[in-house]
Amino acid sequence: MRRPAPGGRHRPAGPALDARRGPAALAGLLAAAVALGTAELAAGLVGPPSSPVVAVGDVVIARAPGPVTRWAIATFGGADKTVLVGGTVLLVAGCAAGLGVLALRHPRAGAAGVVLLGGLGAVAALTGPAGSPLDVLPSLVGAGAGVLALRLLADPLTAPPAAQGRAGAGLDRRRFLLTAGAALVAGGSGRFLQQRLDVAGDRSGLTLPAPASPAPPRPPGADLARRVDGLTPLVTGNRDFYRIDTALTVPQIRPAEYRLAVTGMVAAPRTHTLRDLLDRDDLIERDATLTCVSNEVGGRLAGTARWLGVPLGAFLREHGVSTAADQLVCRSGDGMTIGAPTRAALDVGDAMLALGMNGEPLPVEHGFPVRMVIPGLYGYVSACKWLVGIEAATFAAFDAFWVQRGWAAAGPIRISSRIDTPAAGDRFPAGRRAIAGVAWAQTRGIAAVEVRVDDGGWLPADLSPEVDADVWRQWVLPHDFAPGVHRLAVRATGADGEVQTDVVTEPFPAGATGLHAIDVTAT
Ligand SMILES: Nc1nc2c(c(=O)[nH]1)N[C@H]1C(S)=C(S)[C@@H](COP(=O)(O)O)O[C@H]1N2
Ligand SMILES: [Mo]
Repeated sequence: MRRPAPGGRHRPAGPALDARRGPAALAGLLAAAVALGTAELAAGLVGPPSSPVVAVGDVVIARAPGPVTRWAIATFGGADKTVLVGGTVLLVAGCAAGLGVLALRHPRAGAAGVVLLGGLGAVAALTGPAGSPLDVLPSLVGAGAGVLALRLLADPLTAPPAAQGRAGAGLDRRRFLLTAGAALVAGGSGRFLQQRLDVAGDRSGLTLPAPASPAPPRPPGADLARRVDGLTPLVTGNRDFYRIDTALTVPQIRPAEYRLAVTGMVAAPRTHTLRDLLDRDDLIERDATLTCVSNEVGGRLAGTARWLGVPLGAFLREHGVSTAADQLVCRSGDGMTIGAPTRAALDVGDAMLALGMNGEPLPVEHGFPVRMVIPGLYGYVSACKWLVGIEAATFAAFDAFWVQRGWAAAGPIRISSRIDTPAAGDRFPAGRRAIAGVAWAQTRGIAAVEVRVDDGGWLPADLSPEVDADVWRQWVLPHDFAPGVHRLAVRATGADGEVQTDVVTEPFPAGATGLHAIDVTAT
């Protein structure tokens, strides 16, 4: 490579090139905006997953190596999807600005670049988990509009100097503004059109039946959060419930079109409508705490809700699931697979096909209209959302999505405890204050929680009354803090006698272990 001369690089195209670079990059950006806006418009007709940004994002999610996905979940948590979409758009913007500059000297190459980007979107949409040939349309239409916009904006920049004079230094303000406006209108109406596929209206129009077996009443004073500031509430509101899934666009399944197919190694395969499930006379309602395997020690990827649904064991037995089928491959409306152990699905009391969450139909992000809930197993091996298929199979014959990425095929939830208040790094006046948090060991229950302050012994905390072995328990320990920095640690003991280990392991591949410990300062 030749190094540029101190006085500036050689410019065979003349001194005006530098001045035209900015407008050319802007032309590229606007052309991309037109392309993406038009593609959103077309996706409004074809369906949101066919949007090139979504399609490319879906391919990234499906093909990203395990460590990358784990890093993204650990770093961004529930914001992972926003980061992915934002990153994709930034990447496209960077390419587009470059293509605009390229188009100055090589208009054809600039256009070819736009077509190439559109082609990538089309391939992504076609090969996506639920891709159909029609899904290539938004990318192709978008690319066409992008090429036109690039010509419209970049051509005046490449015109001979005489013509440029007329256009006013190449940057035709009116053209730029009109193009930007067109991109906004196209994108906006695309988004508007896409909303017509939302099932939020169908969801709010759905009335849940009363359960044949209601949840046992919660003991009086069950929620200690009413008395202790900063403590996690016993029941998590639907809006506050953590969300983890691979769905860049939330699957929109209309109640009237919903079908659940039970297939594979069963004596009586059958397909059920939502009505079939709602009209059953054996619906149960139970409180249970759901937990994600990606939860770090002290993390917040756990929540408790009152679930309403079809008892899973009874439902499966009606289909005569073969005893040789040790895995239930659960399929989601977006093609995602979750492999649940048949034993647990049949035998864990309170396992269900959930239809309701905290007195409402399942929120769309949490699996509307039907998801699985099996207490005691991490969500990635039990809690399939937007559930449309249950195939009785074997673990030997099939690896579900996360297992293909190295996660353990069996995912029993590890006993865990967390300090909610004070928070790590908090400063507060010396003297008496509460240390409090939650602990869980679903299906077994929590028997005790102990807290250690600095190098002292383990002090027993008070527990909230047990609601159900599947529900976390809150714990509180009032403590007299002397001035200074203190290290707090917590450990739980299960009703089965297991004491939470202090051995530290990462969430991957089978769930984190180790004790939650934090430093705080009393002043
Ligand atoms: N269809 C589908 N179901 C899914 C997932 C998913 O990615 N897709 N993620 C699972 C994981 S890893 C967890 S922890 C739970 C989370 O459920 P929530 O988002 O309702 O809290 O859903 C499970 N069900
Ligand atoms: Mo998870």
